[in-house]
Amino acid sequence: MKEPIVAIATPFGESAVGIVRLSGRGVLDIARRFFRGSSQVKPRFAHYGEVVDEKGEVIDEAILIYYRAPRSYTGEDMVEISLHGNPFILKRVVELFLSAGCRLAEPGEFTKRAFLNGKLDLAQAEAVAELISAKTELARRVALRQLRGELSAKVKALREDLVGLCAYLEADIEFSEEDIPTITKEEVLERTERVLRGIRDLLRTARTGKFIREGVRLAIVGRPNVGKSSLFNALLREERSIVTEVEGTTRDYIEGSLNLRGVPVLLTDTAGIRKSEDPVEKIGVERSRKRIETADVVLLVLDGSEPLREEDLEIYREVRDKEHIVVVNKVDLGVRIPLEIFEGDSIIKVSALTGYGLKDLEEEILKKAGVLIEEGLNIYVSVRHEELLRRSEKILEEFKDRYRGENLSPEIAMLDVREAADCLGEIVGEVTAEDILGSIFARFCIGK
Ligand SMILES: Nc1nc2c(ncn2[C@@H]2O[C@H](COP(=O)(O)OP(=O)(O)OP(=O)(O)O)[C@@H](O)[C@H]2O)c(=O)[nH]1
Ligand SMILES: [Mg+2]
Repeated sequence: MKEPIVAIATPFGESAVGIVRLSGRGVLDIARRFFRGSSQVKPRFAHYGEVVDEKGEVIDEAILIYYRAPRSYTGEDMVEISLHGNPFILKRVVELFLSAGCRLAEPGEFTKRAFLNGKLDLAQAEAVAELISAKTELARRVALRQLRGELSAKVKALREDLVGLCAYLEADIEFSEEDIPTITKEEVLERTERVLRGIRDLLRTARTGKFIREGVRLAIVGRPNVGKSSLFNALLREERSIVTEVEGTTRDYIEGSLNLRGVPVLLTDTAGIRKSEDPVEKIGVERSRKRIETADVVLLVLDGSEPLREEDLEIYREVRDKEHIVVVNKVDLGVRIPLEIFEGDSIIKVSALTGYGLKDLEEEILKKAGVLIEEGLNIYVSVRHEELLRRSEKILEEFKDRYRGENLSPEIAMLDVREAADCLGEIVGEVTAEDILGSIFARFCIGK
């Protein structure tokens, strides 16, 4: 067990209850020096008592729960003390434990210890943070599934397949003289392809996985007065951005967030783009352009009730190469713009005033972003996982080509497969050559 650490586990501020958490060597003894209550502390039972300082003065009434290693979150001895949720009380209690030999925990240290002690693998440990910060129901569900090990199980199974393949290749090297089951070239390719399919299945979820965790960045752009702010408000269902008939109403960008079928969407209303001599407006226009660059999807808003202007087309040229939707607004006043110009683009007719077309627009936003939501699909990989999966995919693809074409020695083949397996191992945080060895023994019963 490691050195004892302590931290406040609840948010800063006044609340009904606040919790101080300890983990590591000797934490029960440390806690009991300042806890007056029942003489016996039974693991996993709630004990009522009071926390007292060095001089015996009562600081607060409290409930103490002791978790004996390894049956705790971190896998170490742990103590959780629930107090009244006053930051002064909690701070005071933490200071007592610091004076008694605890160290203040680093961010995420409890979970890090849980990982190091084998309570959680790396993907699960990541899910803890994601579960806490989940902004939508879907994000919560995805994080929980990952915490429960569903992603890990898939990744581990794929990794096992590769490790098994390695074992065969290794056996080819070490025991090529002996009578041991070996594997044909076709089988090696077959198995590799199977793993590749599994990797690609996971990669399919990467884009959505990133959006679920970070949100889709959506920029609403267009020339002045086409109704960008009106649309922004309509999508948010809130009068957030100022709307007037004056051109150039919005000077700076304004942000808001939306939940579209469980995917957070970060909307930005921007200043109408036009040539301006006004120094303030010029900066606003510059910022609008920056927002176009960083957006995942751009909504180009047009005033459908007026003929198209050169300014509209100029902005269109700026957004054309990005994922974009042409939003023809003010259709309650009739449509006067020629839509043929935007052939091949997604065109959605809306009225920010009446709400017409907003549902279609929302669906189109998800479609343009490339969001994949399927019934029963609950595993969505993160950016870190994606990187490792892509690396693994690339190695295996190259390996397949080389293995099929050239006469690769099993030594070289094994290096490739092992490297690909290691990438997968990094996802769950278990990468050791020891595994491969273990797998050989398990399969071939060497030394029997
Ligand atoms: N009839 C009708 N009027 C609309 C609609 N959407 C916006 N308007 C009106 O158009 C005018 C401009 O709307 P805004 O939302 O301020 O336009 P904007 O694009 O944000 O303008 P700037 O901030 O100046 O760039 C306002 O008078 C709105 O009431 C719509 O769908 N139908
Ligand atoms: Mg505006």
